[in-house]
Order: sequence, then structure tokens, then C-alpha cells
Amino acid sequence: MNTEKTGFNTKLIHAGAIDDRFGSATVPIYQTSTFSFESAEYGAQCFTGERDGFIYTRIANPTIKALEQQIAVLENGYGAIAVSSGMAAVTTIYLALMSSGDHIVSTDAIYGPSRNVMEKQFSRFGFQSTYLDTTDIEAVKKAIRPNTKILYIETPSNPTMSVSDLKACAEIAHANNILLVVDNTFSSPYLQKPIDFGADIVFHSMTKFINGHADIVAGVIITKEQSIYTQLRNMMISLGCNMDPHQAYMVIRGLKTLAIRIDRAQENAAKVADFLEAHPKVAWVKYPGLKSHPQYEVSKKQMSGSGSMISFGLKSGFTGAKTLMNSVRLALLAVSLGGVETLIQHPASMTHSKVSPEDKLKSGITDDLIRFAVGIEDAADIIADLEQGLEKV
Ligand code: LCS
Repeated sequence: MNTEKTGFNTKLIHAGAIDDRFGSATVPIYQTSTFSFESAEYGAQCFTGERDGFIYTRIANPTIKALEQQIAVLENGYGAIAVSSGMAAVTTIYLALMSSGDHIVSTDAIYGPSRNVMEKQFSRFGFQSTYLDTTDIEAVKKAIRPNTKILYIETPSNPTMSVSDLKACAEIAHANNILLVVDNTFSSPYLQKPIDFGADIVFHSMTKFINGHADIVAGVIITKEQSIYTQLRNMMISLGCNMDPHQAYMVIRGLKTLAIRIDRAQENAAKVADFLEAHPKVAWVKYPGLKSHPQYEVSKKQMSGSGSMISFGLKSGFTGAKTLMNSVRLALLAVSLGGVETLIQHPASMTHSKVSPEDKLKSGITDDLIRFAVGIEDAADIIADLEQGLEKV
């Protein structure tokens, strides 16, 4: 069906549909590496672009295309490029848009490997970078240089839950003729659509909320315009970091319930955040839905809900954090997020362990920070689990 004028939930169910001669209710898995051409002429025309036929799965595949079309619709973008992981999205963006001597300005407290790959690996190819607190708009303005090509923000940020102002960042980027790239993993298009606020490129680790069942690693890049889409797709094809058809099928399957999963998880998260904020052993809580969050007002302007990620610290610091992590029984002590199960982890020694101690401190990834990804279990059980864990602290 044409989902152009439908609501978000209808798009989640119907926007990815493809023509199928048997009337399959779900998108079939085209588990093939190659596609036969009906004639030599047809094959040649597929290569010149005169025809839109499928050639080879690294380039395009019907199952993957169904997912890409659906994600582009959900993010209000021109087109989407599915990739093998969230990190494949990050590296494809860096490599497609930067050349030796170019500079990127980025949020400091981003997913650790997204920063490490730039500072420790791509710096070898002459890429320059400045990492800073992008909630500070004046600091962002000052960091832009004549050779800056990208303003890259992660909002809310992993793991500090800081919220950068999308509209203000888009204005700075466009005033300087550079691209705004947004990692929208923590919100998903259900809660935040960065293109509506001026972003040029949005990407996701679909390993998280979009797939939502902790059983697939995947990524996607969405662009506002065709020219950047073509640039990124060509880089993805050259790097060979394409998605696999079966992986695409799994994401399509998980995506259908995105809204109801997030509604439920964030309802739980609001209760967990209130519980933590009132607990005598808790020193601080950062959750965009709490009035105490420093960017509470900005989050209300650009997010339709506060999500299900919480960071908090205990008065007893890292020692207490370790006791809590070793005491929880319902929450899994595991990295990742956005699945149906509640997870707890310690960024300073786990997801962000490779960020230097000075940079961790500067970007607020303190030793006492515990990251809590709230799942869709019963809120009372999640809170009871934290309560019994905190008793041992
Ligand atoms: N962007 C964000 C915001 C992420 O949280 C992650 C992974 C990535 C990109 C990379 O995606 P991947 O390649 O893993 O699909 N975040 C993780 C985390 O916080 N714990 O484990 C993985």
C-alpha cells in the first residue's frame, strides 16, 4: 500500500512491502549472491544504470532494498543504505566524506569505537578531529576550521545521555557549508527525526532499538539528498560492508514492533529514573525525561519521548558500581542496548575502555557512571532487582 500519508505505526508494518507474485505477507528472503539477466543487453543496461535491475548482492538485493526503503520513509530521508554494522555506518561516512587534511568536529562522549577509529586509525590517513561537548553551541562554533567537513553529533550521547541541540547544530553546519551527521541510535526514528531539524545524514546501529531483539548486528545510513546518498552508497559497495539478505529479514521482522517496544521500555525507564533519583545511595541520575537533566528543555523540543537509556552514579563510586553490577539478577551484565531485556554495564571499563583516561574524564565518562538500558519486563521487577542490588552496596 502507499504509506505516504499514514501514521508511523502503519509505516512500520507496511512501508517496506515489495512486489511478490505469491502475495507473501512478509518480505521474502532473497538469499542469493547474484541475479541472472534476461539478456546481454539487459545486463549491460543494469550496469550503466539505464535499468534498475538487481546485479549482485553487495550492490543491492530486494530484501535489503525493502528494509532501506522503509527506514528512509521512517526518517523522512531521500534514501537509506543498509550496512553490516553500526561501525560500518560510521566508517563508511568518514571515508566517503573526508580526504587527507580534512577535519571533523564531534561530540566527545560518543560510542567509544566511533571516536577511537578516527583518532587512532584514520588519523594515519591525515584526518583531523576535534572532540568536544556539543551541547555547548558557542564551543562548537569556535571549533570549526576552514578545513572542517563534518559536524558529527550523537544525541542523546552514549553513555553520558547529553542532549545536543539538533536545530542549532544544523544552523552552524550550514552557515559554514559543512554537513551535519547525527548518530540517532539512542532514539530511533520513533522518538527523533534529525532530518526534520536540518541534519544531512542520519545513521543507526540497528543492532539496538531498530532490530530490538539482541540477535543481530546491523547498521544503516539515511541521507537527506540524492548526491550524498550516491557518494555513500558507492563507498559502501567499495568497502563491501553490505548487509546480508537474512540479516535484513531479521531487522524487518524486529522493526515492526519498534513503537510498542519503545513505548513500553520508556514507560519503565521513567519509573526506574524516579526510583533511582529518590534512592539515598544514588549520587546522580541522567535521563532526558527528568527535570534535573541539564538539557531537559532541548530534549522536549526535538524528542517525542525520553527513551529507555539511563546513566547514574552511586555515592560509593566505582566500588559501589561493581557491587551493584555483581548483585543484579534480572538485569544482564552486558554491553549493547535497545533489546527487550534490561542490561547494565560500566562504560569506563567496558564500552569506552579504549578512550584515554584524560578524554574520558573531560567528556564526563567518569568511573562512577553506570549505564542502564531498560527493557520491557515489568517495571516492578526491574526496580526490585535494583533495590536488592543497592542493599548490598
Ligand atoms: N553508535 C552508537 C550510539 C552505539 O551505541 C553503537 C554500539 C554503535 C554506533 C556501533 O554499532 P555496532 O557496530 O555495534 O552495531 N554500541 C554499543 C554499546 O553501547 N555497547 O555495545 C555496543
